[in-house]
Amino acid sequence: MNSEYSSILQQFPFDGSFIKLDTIDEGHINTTLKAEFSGAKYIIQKINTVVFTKPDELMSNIFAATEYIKHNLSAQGIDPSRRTLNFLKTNDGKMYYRDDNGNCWRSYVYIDNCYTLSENCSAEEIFEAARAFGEFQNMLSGFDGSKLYESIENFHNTPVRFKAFLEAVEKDPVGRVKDVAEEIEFFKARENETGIVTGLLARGGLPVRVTHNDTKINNILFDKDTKKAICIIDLDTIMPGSSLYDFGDSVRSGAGTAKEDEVDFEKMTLNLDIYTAYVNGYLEGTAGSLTDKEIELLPFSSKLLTYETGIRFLTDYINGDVYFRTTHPTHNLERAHTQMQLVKDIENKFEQMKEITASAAGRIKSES
Ligand code: ADP
Ligand code: GN1
Ligand code: MG
Repeated sequence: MNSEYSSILQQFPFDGSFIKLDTIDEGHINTTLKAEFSGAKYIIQKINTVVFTKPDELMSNIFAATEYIKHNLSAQGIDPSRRTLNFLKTNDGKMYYRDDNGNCWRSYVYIDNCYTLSENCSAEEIFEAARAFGEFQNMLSGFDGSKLYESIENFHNTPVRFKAFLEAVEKDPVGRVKDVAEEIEFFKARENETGIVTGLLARGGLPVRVTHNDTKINNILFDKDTKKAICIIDLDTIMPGSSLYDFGDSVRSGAGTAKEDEVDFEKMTLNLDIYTAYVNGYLEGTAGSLTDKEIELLPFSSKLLTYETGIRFLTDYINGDVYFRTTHPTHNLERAHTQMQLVKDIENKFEQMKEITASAAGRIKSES
């Protein structure tokens, strides 16, 4: 085994003797390993410190949020062991281990017998995912957001993302701008809509809530036997935000008909049946807590978050792939193309999305 890993295995109070270590390739940000010991299985993760520059603050958020979730679940009579992440402290009581090269490592219990969703999921699975994200948000409503650090500043501030994109275009650090003129125009043409949610949040037109902020569809573990969503993972970006961020990002990642990095990007469309399932699940999970304005903006949030993710992929392509994990030089560009295609399809289906949303909300109101 790599000697980097053998020193890390000494740092946490793992149960039993070491059996094996495997890598998990899912996720664009951290380096994730599965470690099997005779007594239990664990995740060991190298925190991406280019993305999360203050690991002390990050881990303080995660310990605070998971403690809160565990208390909340226990109070409802639910055993929290498979229902949230259970982080280990290091043998000397720290929230993560910093190795001699400055790399930061954390560990938490591996939740066995689970799977994650990817593109083209069933309506039942998406309903379940949406319900789980909605319930998660409701659960966090009692959590004091002022206890949280901003783990990534302006994470869903789309106008700030737009500015960062313009700066990248201006600097053109690796000479890629000449190849992406059409893509740049696509994002510039839609600039006028970037500030709608941030503007409303600033003016009090939308509530600020504690949100997950990275509700990609593979950030939920489903139980293999029951097919139920059991645990929301990837808690690095729990921060004050908007329910629209959580809703929009899940639709972006779960209601599209192609992989996020599908090269044949024209395969990417919005599946309206899946969108419908997502709306129904989210309204059920949030159980009446969304305001009318939030509900009205659910279709728009799907477009906004797809636009925002697209502009982030394109910006990273222009910057030379410094943020998202990539496997080949055009990877971020391919991802930007699928997101652009999805934005266009959402624009085409926007009226239908509004009707679906209004009718689901009306039905739920009349039932309650
Ligand atoms: P990233 O921030 O890079 O997206 P994640 O925290 O989402 O990293 O973890 C990457 C992947 O590892 C997840 O998509 C999931 O497949 C798997 N995973 C993470 N935590 C657990 C866990 N506690 N039990 C089982 N699998 C997990
Ligand atoms: C990243 O970590 P992961 O793969 O779940 C990113 C999200 C993007 C997503 C796009 C901290 O999510 O914001 O929407 O990639 N997470 C971070 O696939 O930047
Ligand atoms: Mg993830």
